[in-house]
Amino acid sequence: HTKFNWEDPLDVQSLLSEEEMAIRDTAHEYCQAGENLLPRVLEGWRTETFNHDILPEMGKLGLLGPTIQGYGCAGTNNVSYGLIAREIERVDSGYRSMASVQSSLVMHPINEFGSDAQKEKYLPRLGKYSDSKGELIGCFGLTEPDHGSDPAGMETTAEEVDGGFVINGSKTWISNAPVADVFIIWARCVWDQKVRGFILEKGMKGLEAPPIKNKIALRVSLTGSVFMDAVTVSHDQILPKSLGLGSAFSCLNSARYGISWGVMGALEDCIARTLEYALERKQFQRPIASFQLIQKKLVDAQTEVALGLLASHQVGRLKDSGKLATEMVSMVKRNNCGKALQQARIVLDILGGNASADEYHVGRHVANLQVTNTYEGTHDIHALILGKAMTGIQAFA
Ligand code: TGC
Ligand code: FAD
Repeated sequence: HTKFNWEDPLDVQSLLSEEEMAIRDTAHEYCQAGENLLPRVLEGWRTETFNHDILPEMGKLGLLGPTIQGYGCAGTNNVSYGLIAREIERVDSGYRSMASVQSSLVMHPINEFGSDAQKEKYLPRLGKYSDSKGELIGCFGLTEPDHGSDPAGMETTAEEVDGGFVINGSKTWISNAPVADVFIIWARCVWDQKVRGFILEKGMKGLEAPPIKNKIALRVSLTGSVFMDAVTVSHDQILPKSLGLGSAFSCLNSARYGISWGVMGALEDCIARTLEYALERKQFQRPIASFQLIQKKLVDAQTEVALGLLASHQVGRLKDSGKLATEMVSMVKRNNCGKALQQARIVLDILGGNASADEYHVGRHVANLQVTNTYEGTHDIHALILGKAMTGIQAFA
């Protein structure tokens, strides 16, 4: 007779290797213990400040670009990448955003579409954060003020000139942009109308990245606009193997997959905190955990965690064995983000008036989860991706 463990109801742990568990435990320890991630979150949230120590700390532990082979990166599998995202987002979706942009949206495209020289130049400094060459923060610019769900309409252009390219346009809602050293910018090339990626660097003439202030979510992660007014780059700055919007989407596949694990970590934190509260808080002379309505909320939420983690685990294994269909990523991204937002919002009620107090953490997760349900393709856009796969009919336009 096996004892039921409510924290891992369907024994996802039994599906992990020793190495995967060790990576998860390293990430968990960094995120929860000592003076690291959790103790910083409230101050970061209240003051909307980016903590420059965090990415280097993650880099030293091998948590950035972890699936990349070589260049000082850890070379883990995709299941481990998901486990890392889950541990970081257990603390805050904004910290996971910082890390997933760096790993999936900056290091991945350089590794996948970059030249050998670009890989040598950027990957060690984006990933390892431990040598004397310094450290780099990256951002990924796809979304534009007038083109979010429909990036194919992008207006940013790249024009070939003597010695390189001139880039004009603007991007908005770009994570890490105000502090970025390296900008992966997607632009339509005027010579063949195809979208390609370009690597821009902080300080280039005509490049500005002002912050978008006063966000009501993801406040520990900086978000900005990117304005490009005739930014001139050399031929060395195009990602030579990128071609078409599919190259940008391939980065999203990796990030969306990580988010599907991450949001389950955020929901797990909401459940753990509200369960503890329900056991301690008494009304009508009884712990509120003794009321059926409270128990149902907790059980519904934990059920979604168990199912969501199993689904992401399966997608990770298929990704690791080269059997991934990208629609699988849409399914787990959509399901897990939607369920996390819905269930976190429901367990928040358990806190009563304290739901409004930031030191109870759950309200912060709920605010963050609205963004995770929106970025990297909204809940409804992923429904349409899956609807197209089921019916053969595209319903976007
Ligand atoms: P469509 O005609 O369907 O496709 C254009 C080309 O792309 C290929 N493709 C993919 N390739 C790899 N992976 C995928 N998931 C792919 N999806 C499509 C496709 O095969 C085609 O290739 P080719 O060679 O035939 O040209 O494209 P569409 O223009 O109709 O797009 C439809 C739609 C809605 C699916 C797409 O535009 C979409 O996904 N929209 C959502 C936009 C989005 O996700 N933006 C994310 C911005 S980045 C971000 O939010 C970062 S937040 C990070 C953080 O802080 O954590
Ligand atoms: P819109 O596309 O205008 O959508 C508005 C609404 O209309 C949504 O509900 C959508 O589902 C719906 N809708 C749109 N089209 C259809 C349709 N055909 N059928 C039915 N419904 C439809 N982008 C980046 O490139 N890089 C980043 O690092 C990044 N970080 C972000 C960080 C934050 C904090 C936020 C909030 C966003 C970030 N984004 C980033 C942008 C994000 O990807 C977009 O906000 C998202 O893709 C949605 O685009 P939009 O905001 O323009 O909404």
